[in-house]
Parts: sequence; C-alpha cells; structure tokens
Amino acid sequence: MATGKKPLVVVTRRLPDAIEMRMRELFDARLNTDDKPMSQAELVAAAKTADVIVPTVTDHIDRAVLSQSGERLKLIANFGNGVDNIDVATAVQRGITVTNTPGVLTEDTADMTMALILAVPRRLAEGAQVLTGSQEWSGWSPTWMLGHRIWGKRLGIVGMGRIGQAVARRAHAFGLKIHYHDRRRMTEAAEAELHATYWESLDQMLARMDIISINCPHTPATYHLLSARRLKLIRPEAYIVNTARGEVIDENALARLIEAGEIAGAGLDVFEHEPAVSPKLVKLAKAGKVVLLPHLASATLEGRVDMGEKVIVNIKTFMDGHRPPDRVLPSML
Ligand code: 8YV
Repeated sequence: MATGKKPLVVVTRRLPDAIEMRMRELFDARLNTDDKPMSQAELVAAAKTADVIVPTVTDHIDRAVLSQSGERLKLIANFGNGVDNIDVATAVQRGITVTNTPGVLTEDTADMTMALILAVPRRLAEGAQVLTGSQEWSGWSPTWMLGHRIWGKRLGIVGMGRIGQAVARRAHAFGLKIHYHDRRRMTEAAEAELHATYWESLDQMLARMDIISINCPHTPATYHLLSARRLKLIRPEAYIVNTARGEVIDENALARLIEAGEIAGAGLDVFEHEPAVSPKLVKLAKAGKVVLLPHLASATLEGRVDMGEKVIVNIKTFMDGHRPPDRVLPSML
C-alpha cells in the first residue's frame, strides 16, 4: 500500500452505523449496505483488490479464495471470535495476517448459554407457546408441564476458555456443580475460584453429567468431538447446550438419540450447516425436546459495536506497522 493512501478495506456484511461511519473516516471502506452475503466469486474479487478484508462467520475464506488473492491483500480482520471460516494456515503461508475479536463477546455468549441451560429443562419455549398458541390455556395444575430442577445438578463444560469460565461463574450462582474438560488443565487457584472439577477424560465426564455445555472453538481437532460414539455415553436424563459451533457435535447422531429418548434434550444456538437447520431438529423443537436459536449468542448491539471497535484497532495497528493485538496464528488453533 502506498504511504499516505487510505487502505482499501472490504467489509462483507453490514455493521453497526457507528462502526461503519468510523471505518469510512479511517479507510477507503467498501461497505455492504444491503447486507446480502457475498458469493465465493465476490469474495475472490475482494481478495484480488483489497488491502484488508473484514469477513464474518458467513464468509468462507478458504484455500480457493486465498489462492487467488492479490499482492495487496495483507490482512484479514475477522469480525468474530471463531476463525473456522478462514483457512488461517494458507493465509499465513501467503503472508496474510489474520486477526479476530476475542473477549468482547464473552459475557453475552455466556448469558445466552445460561439461558439455554435454563430453557430446556424448565420448558421455557414450550411454556411461552401455550399462551400464544391457538388453544386457550386451561389453567394451572400441580402435575402439568413439569420440567427438571437445575439446582444441584452437574454441569460439564467442554472447553474452559474465556466463555467456558464465564458460564461456570453464572452456573455456580444457580447452584450447579461445575465440571470441565479442556486440553489444558487450569491452575489450582483458577479451579478453586470457579469451583470447577477437571476431567482429563472427556468420555468419563460426559457419562456422568446432567447438563453438558459446548464452549470450545471449532478446529480440525474438535470437529465432531461429540461423535456418535461419545454421544452414546451421555445419560438419558442429560441435556446438551451448544453456543460454540455446530460442527463440534455430530448433529445427526444427536437428533437420533434425542428422538430415541437416549438423551433428554438440547439447546442449540449453532448448527452444522448454517443457515440450514436439520428438519429432524425442527421436528424435535416442535415436540418440545429441543430449543433452537438462530446463532444469537453474541447478538447484542453493545457486543457488535465492541467487535467493530476491535476490528478497527486491529486494522489501524497493522497499517501503522505494528503487530495487531488480536493476531491469530495456526499454532493457536
Ligand atoms: C458472531 C461467533 O456472531 O464470534 C463468533 O465466533 O460465533 C458469533 O457469535 C459471528 O462469528 C460473527 O462473525
């Protein structure tokens, strides 16, 4: 990029007004005002001409796109925490820096995880529908619409990073007993602070939990981490909540096991083939066995503005010749 010239920044989706306004001031920003997802051909065209691309989870910046990138493309500043939409290894090989937006969506995502942990056993979605459905509510009864108690149950958190820890804090306040599996064990002090019990074996943890929450990123190592075999280890009374990535669970196997009564239910905010949602899951939702949300866990205005600010800081720092604060390296995945 020629000195003094503003970098050409292609932003693939519409962002909050305040962020777009600031981007217009700082960069030669090409914004997507109608918010239509870009096709692979449009992404290739962007990769050929831009200095920076700002993609989101809906854009697949894969090897095919990156192999056609122009000489100018030096930064992919992802608007999002997860980077499974980007082939980071190929980007780095081609001298392209990748950044993300960690930290700013932790609390919002943990809130929504907690909401799903409550919603499924307590039949929140089903109950809400009673009052808006075609039939009139027949009134309260002692044995009607009973769910299951949260307090005192065992919660198994798969992936004890920032979000997993924020879930643990909330869940402890609700009286849940915190268990976790992660490839790295936390320090004793961190475990004590979170009242968390470590399980080295994911299999053993899964077999003993009442509620399981998926909070790890989707990487090649976590694809179908909850495989059909592992899902079969889960107790028939247990629930699964996923606010991470659909690909971490074998979704077909999960739907099958819930349908067969071998897992009690699930709260899912993410899906294997977004935006497509398996008809089996939709059927289970209609039967009150699962609660489905359309990838809403981090969807707060405050969160989106914070994410945008992070993207801007990453681009500015990089363009000023410094290491951007949220660089992602293949070794981190
Ligand atoms: C974002 C997310 O909405 O940041 C993430 O990893 O999953 C989301 O909550 C999305 O990724 C934005 O690109």
